[in-house]
Amino acid sequence: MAPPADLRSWIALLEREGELVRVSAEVDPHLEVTEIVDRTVKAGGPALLFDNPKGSSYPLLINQFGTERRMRLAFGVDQLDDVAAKLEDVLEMQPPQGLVDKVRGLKKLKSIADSLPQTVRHGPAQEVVFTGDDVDLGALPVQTCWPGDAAPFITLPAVITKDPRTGTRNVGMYRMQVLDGNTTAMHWQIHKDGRADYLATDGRIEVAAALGLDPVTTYTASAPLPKHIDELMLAGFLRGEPVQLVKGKTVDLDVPADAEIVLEGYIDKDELTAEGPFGDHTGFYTPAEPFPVFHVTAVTMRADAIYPSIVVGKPPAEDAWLGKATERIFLPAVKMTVPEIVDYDLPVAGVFHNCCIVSIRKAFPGHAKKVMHAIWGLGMLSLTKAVVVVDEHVNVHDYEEVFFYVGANVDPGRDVLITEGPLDHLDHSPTHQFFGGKLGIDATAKGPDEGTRPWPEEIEMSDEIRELVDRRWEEYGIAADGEEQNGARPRKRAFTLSRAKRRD
Ligand SMILES: Cc1cc2nc3c(=O)[nH]c(=O)nc-3n(C[C@H](O)[C@H](O)[C@H](O)COP(=O)(O)O)c2cc1C
Ligand SMILES: [Mn+2]
Repeated sequence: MAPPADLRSWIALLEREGELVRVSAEVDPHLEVTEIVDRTVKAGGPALLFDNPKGSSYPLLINQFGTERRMRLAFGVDQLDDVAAKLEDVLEMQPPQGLVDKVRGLKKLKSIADSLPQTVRHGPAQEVVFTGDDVDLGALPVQTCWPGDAAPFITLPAVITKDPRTGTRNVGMYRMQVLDGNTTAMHWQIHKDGRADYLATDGRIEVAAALGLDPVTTYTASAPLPKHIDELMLAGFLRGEPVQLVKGKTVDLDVPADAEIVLEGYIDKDELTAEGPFGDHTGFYTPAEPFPVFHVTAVTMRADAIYPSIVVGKPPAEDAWLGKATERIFLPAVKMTVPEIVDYDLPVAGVFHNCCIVSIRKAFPGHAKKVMHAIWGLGMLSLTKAVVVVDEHVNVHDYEEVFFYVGANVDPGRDVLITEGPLDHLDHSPTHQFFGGKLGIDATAKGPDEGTRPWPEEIEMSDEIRELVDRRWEEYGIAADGEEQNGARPRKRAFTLSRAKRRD
């Protein structure tokens, strides 16, 4: 099952799978949509297509990513780790041994070559073109998400720029506050590639924001790739089909040919505006801060365009699953740099930058602290505030199990590291924005080589007795519910990926 080719085939797939509800009642993009979606997301409910948003003739799609199942459908996989496996396969390419290996290697190379975007002459994204005075952002059903928001915000764009020095493309998801009919703010945070492109320009930088893409390409706009890697290449690789691009109408940028809507325009380096407040994914309002102004020179769209949106707020919100996808997909890349890492988990309640739980194959004294520093030095993970390190046998997705080892194995005087470093742009807790304290907790087992008393053995029943009780379970006449048959240990319930349940 290949990932859907564009937003329409994605909507059709969601409908076939019983994962989408059309809402025909008139609903207000001002706050009302948020309350409906927040309840739906938190209940694990369907994607919603609002056919009749108040004040707009364009339908609004939301909650397309709101469950793990929909993420799996988006990527066309049985579990998100399968996406990671595909990447790992390429990352770990070795010189081929023998013919079979060579053929396999060539296939992999071809899959990389096929991931480069393709330029085409025409695309549905440009069926309708508005330029100059005909540009009217007010026609779109842009949501005002939370009562304290400064204005409506475009929340699910793929923002395209080129590095003025190298010409390399970047695609990032950055919210855009609507200022008037043809300008928005551009929320390029300090650590992001889009901002680096903007800072590298002398005067003006061209920008295109694509709205309503196939779900994999939308996801890749949120993926923390190194700056020199084009997100559209990752999209092509993960889709198994190149992303098709057409030339912009008013900018020298290629834009996704299959987009529902594209906003083209430019940003002048010195023009800033007050952006925010905005009810953010941290669960708090981000106060107003200066950000660049995006002038829209053209709006191109499909004749019957659908406007995509997302609401962030107190977790879990829809973006939880975009973050979980990144956690899974980037594990092989993390392991390339720090091979002793077995697995990691970024708890949704930690809004991804507040906490990272990591399990390691511990090999020497101080190893856990080495891994903490590695995390604090690794791409966007460097912004992590607290790192918890556990041994390889601990399931990092099972927070109760992790808590057990944090309680049992940690002497705070010896195993807690407090240091400092860069923090997320949106973190309101540090005294100075962008920079502050870091917490590392070493919850691995220690031993005399780390200066402790001999470490005690953990309690485990013998395999022999477990098997005996498995065999005899029925005989005891103790009722078991459907999930917990044959005396298997009860499955723990936490916010975890389904793969986490495979243990035992
Ligand atoms: C729904 C959603 C909204 C986001 N909004 C912003 C934003 O307003 N500003 C920002 O800098 N990053 C935002 N992000 C995170 C970036 O998309 C992410 O860091 C991405 O890697 C940026 O691309 P870049 O690394 O090419 O800059 C958002 C992510 C999601 C999922
Ligand atoms: Mn990037």
